[in-house]
Amino acid sequence: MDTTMLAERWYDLFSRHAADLYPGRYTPAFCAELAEKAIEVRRLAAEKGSTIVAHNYQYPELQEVADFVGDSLGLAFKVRDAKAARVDFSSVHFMGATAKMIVGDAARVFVQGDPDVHSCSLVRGTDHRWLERRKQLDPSLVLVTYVNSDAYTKALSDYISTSRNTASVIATAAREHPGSKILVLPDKFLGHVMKWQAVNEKGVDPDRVEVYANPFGGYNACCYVHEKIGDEAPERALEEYEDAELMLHPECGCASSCLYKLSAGILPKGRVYYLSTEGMLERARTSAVKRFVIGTEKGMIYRLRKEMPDREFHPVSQEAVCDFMKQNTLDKLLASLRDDKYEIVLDDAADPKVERIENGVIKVNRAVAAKAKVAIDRMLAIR
Ligand code: CIZ
Repeated sequence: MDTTMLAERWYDLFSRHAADLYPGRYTPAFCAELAEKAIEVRRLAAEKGSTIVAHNYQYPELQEVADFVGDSLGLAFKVRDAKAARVDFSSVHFMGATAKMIVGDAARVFVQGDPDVHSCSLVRGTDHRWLERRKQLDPSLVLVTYVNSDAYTKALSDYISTSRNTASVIATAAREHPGSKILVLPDKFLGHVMKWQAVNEKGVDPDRVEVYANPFGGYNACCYVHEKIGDEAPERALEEYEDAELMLHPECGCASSCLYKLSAGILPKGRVYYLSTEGMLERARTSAVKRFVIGTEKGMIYRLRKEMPDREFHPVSQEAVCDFMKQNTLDKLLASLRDDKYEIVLDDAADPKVERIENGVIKVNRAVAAKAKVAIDRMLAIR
């Protein structure tokens, strides 16, 4: 496809599916600029043998230019199975680092910038010292850690999990470690939803599951975007769209109150679902309902609308935008491919606790990555 055709196609697609999400962004002139850069991105990707992957929360142009779009678990599987010489990530840093831990030295993995900038409030909200202390006090404690975590936290963990599989991972951990307590971290909202599911749907003893909360008065981690989707959001959405289903991400701030309202019959059963981003796609494809209100980062709405143009998808909040995810741009992807920056490398001498950028290279401690991989592999074996 030439630049003009691609620019017209993108202008049409983005006007239909993303105009309300990013008001004023997708003008014909901007789409022409994006198309030109995208063609160069694809040329360089072919030249360098790169597979480009983008998370569901990325801008539409980054989703369009990618070979694969998905959630962190789906992208991890794609990277493992693609056997590409190189992978370029449009996502937050921890997703690229997780992929690097999976592929090791078999593939070069590139992200678009500094781990501290392409970060995540969950990563920043996890307290290494507190976790180490808990492990010291109770060496049999089993850590089930959400993928939104840094390499060192993953290395301290027994299992990694994602929003798609945390309840199953808790159930597996309970079965494989009889008598041990299971600590679910770091997201307090997701932790409570997943504990509820593990207990009520998988028969796990509630007394064995603890959700991460720092009793020393430290910060209780959560996603700053989902946290803002508060207690009043479900009722508001269901009132505004009377025939819609509400799909909420388990990281949402309304998670616990919503569980109570559902069990008390205050919210109607069969209209409210807790789902990961891939779970949302699956539910929308199979539901008899044609209209959905979506409680997650707005990037997801573009993918839903594009894949199911016969259905309606509305964001629960136009404010649901992750500044960390939105650090990624086509310009940065192009620069990364052109100048071979910023590569994630495994390094014996790197600081075990902090993933740092030095001279355009992001160093992850090799021994830490190897320990983290054990926990990641336990999760991958569960699916
Ligand atoms: O697992 C992921 O990719 C995240 C962060 C959310 C989701 O539900 O896909």
